[in-house]
Amino acid sequence: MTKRALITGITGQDGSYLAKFLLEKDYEVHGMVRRASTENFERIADLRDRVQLHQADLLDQLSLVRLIDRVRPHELYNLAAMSFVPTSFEQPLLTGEFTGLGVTRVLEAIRQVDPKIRFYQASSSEMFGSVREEPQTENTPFYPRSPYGVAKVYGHWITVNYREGFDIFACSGILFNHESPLRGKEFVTRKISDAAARIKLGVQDKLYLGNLDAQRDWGFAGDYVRAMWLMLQQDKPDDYVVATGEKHSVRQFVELAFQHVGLDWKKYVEIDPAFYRPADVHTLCGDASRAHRELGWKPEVTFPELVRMMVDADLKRVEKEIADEDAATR
Ligand code: NDP
Ligand code: GDR
Repeated sequence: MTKRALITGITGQDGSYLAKFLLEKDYEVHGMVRRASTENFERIADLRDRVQLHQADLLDQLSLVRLIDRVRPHELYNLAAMSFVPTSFEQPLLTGEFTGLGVTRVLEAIRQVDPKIRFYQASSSEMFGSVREEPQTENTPFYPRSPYGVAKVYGHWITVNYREGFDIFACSGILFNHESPLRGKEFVTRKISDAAARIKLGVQDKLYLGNLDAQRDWGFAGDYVRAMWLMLQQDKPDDYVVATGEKHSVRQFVELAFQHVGLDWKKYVEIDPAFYRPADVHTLCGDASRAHRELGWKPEVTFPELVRMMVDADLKRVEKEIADEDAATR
């Protein structure tokens, strides 16, 4: 039997990695996209003829019901969210609608159409915020430090609640930061890898950053989507921390990235207080023992490999951009 999966947020970093992963497992892959005046499908460009896209929106309950009824997925991965922490301070209500209540809307649609659909919720280490213990496990209390983190706590608990209350196979994956060459350019890792490449190739002078002391447990997105899928293949639904168990500072990421292109980062990086947050999360480090034990999951890409992978991809892309521009002006 061919399995059908529906991914909300298929145009995002994780959506594109997950779609590719599921296609390799012979799934029929459907994606939910929201309408925009210009299409925003770059990350799934090479998968376009193998995935089926449908318009719907996390803000529109009936559009979700109709979509799920039309696709009748066996597995639904809810990756769509307003995912950028600084924007959540500027647009807290919209963040609450997308990132928090949006989860309930998807769960309600499942409950109405077919409660047998297996559900994955993209929860986040941001829920730990001002951490109560280190490393963080599934049992560590939450203390979110942004409207985004608060909305994700709501999404996490409503997922647990629908599992316990309505017997839905609902899992919450508490994923720590995961990155890739497809990461949005406003997130710190990609901002750094892109800048290192541009500065190396002479098309940028400086890199302005905020809190260099922030520490994160950074992994590779390709490894993390495998954990999402594994959660939905178990006999019983549960919640899992997905992390590498290692933390590094933003400064260390910068050092490695610039070292990789043979430059001294101190000559190029400047602090701009505009990138400080009203309340930041200073340190995060996860303990993924449960995922390791029960899912057989462990990360494959190391921190230095991740940094090099991202910088190399940006070097290649920026080189091509420069060559294309030269060709156009010739
Ligand atoms: P991205 O920001 O790259 O992608 C977010 C996706 O959500 C995009 O496809 C976006 O569509 C879609 N989306 C946003 N709002 C709506 C809406 N109202 N209706 C329909 N679709 C919408 O995020 P990532 O891929 O990095 O993350 C995936 C999920 O995992 C998110 O929920 C994020 O919060 C969570 N997460 C991410 C972690 C990480 O380190 N990457 C760690 C822990 C959790 P569009 O292209 O139209 O904007
Ligand atoms: P985060 O990721 O907030 O952890 O959320 P981000 O890369 O934005 O920030 C990580 C840390 O870097 C510090 N920082 C900067 N951040 C940005 N974006 N830009 C800068 O110039 C800069 N300088 C320093 C930040 O202060 C922060 O401490 C990501 C998102 O993917 C969420 O959706 C997800 O839930 C969490 O990871 C886990």
